[in-house]
Amino acid sequence: MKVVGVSLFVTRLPLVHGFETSSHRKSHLDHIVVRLTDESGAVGWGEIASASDPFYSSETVDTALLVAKKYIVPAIIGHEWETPAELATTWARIRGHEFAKAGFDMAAWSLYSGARDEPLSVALGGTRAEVAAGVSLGIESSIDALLTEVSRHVDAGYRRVKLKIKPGWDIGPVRAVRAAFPKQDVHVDANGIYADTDETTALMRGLDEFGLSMIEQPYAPRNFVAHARLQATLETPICLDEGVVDLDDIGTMIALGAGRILNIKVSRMGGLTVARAAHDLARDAGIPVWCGGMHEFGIGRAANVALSSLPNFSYPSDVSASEKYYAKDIIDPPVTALDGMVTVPTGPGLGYAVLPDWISENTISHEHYGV
Ligand code: OSB
Ligand code: MG
Repeated sequence: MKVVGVSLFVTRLPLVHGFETSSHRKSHLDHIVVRLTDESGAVGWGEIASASDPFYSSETVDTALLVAKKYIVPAIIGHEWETPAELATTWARIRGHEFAKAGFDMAAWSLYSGARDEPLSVALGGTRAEVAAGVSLGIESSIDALLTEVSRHVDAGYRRVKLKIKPGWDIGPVRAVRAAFPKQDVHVDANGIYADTDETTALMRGLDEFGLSMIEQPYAPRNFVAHARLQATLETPICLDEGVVDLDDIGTMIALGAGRILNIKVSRMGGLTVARAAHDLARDAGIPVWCGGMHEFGIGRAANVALSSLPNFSYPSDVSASEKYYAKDIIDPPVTALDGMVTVPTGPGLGYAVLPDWISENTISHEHYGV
């Protein structure tokens, strides 16, 4: 296979409900849609789901675009490859910039599985016909507003509810949600905001009584030691997200006991090729995984669904229905969750039709390279 043309569309979609984490609030998202064309005219789609601001990771839409056009596009155009892993060797010497790489890796997998006439999930080695969906709920203006959101999503059948927490919005909302939904699978995500202090240790130990399925990334991404120290005093498993950006980080997490569960994000880890390797590594070490999200549009969401069909994705993934975030997605049909389960598509490639006209209508800037 040979990529002869690359299009990059910076596309903006409004969120149906504003989303606030421990670092900031968003009302719309700009993601970069990647379209690769091979010499036969076949098309592969990917999505660079980087945030606009460097508050989750150091990448932004602007840095991803820069790295894509200056380094990745010139490396892949005209390069012969048979598997996505082979194409990924062309950008392996670029340090970091996982979100940018992920968009191209996803598009390569979309082309590859399409050419083999098999679903992306099957090409990846997936074994599930449907995957369990969890939902991620942002910080709200009041506990009542949060309870309304939780109740809506519990009623919709979501298998797990994740609550964003930050200092001052932690024990209170968790206690209220637990009281109202005693049996619901609930977990919390701090996005690395807590300081490594005795006060935080006491607070996290206080969370033990609520039977949460995990506490996601309480401390800063690179602080494996603090996570290991905390995990040793907690019953609740710690799950790492931002802290794990490559396979070596998984080795560090395991060696130090810095967590018992891993959130694998296609974007954060540089694509489906690395995400699948992360799945295998975690499986061999007995670490259960789930697939995290970056509020992906339909293309990235389809990749997340396919990845979640691998056997060691044993906790519900952040693969909520498109409608949780977008009034109209860029794929058809949109991703739907029936009773908290998303059906893994059985058609070739991504398994959803991409809507080029809707992408164009919502595109802020477009660049094309090659033929
Ligand atoms: O930490 O998992 C996170 C969204 C943007 C950035 C970071 C995170 C999230 C989410 C939403 O929690 C997950 C989703 O896409 O549904
Ligand atoms: Mg997270």
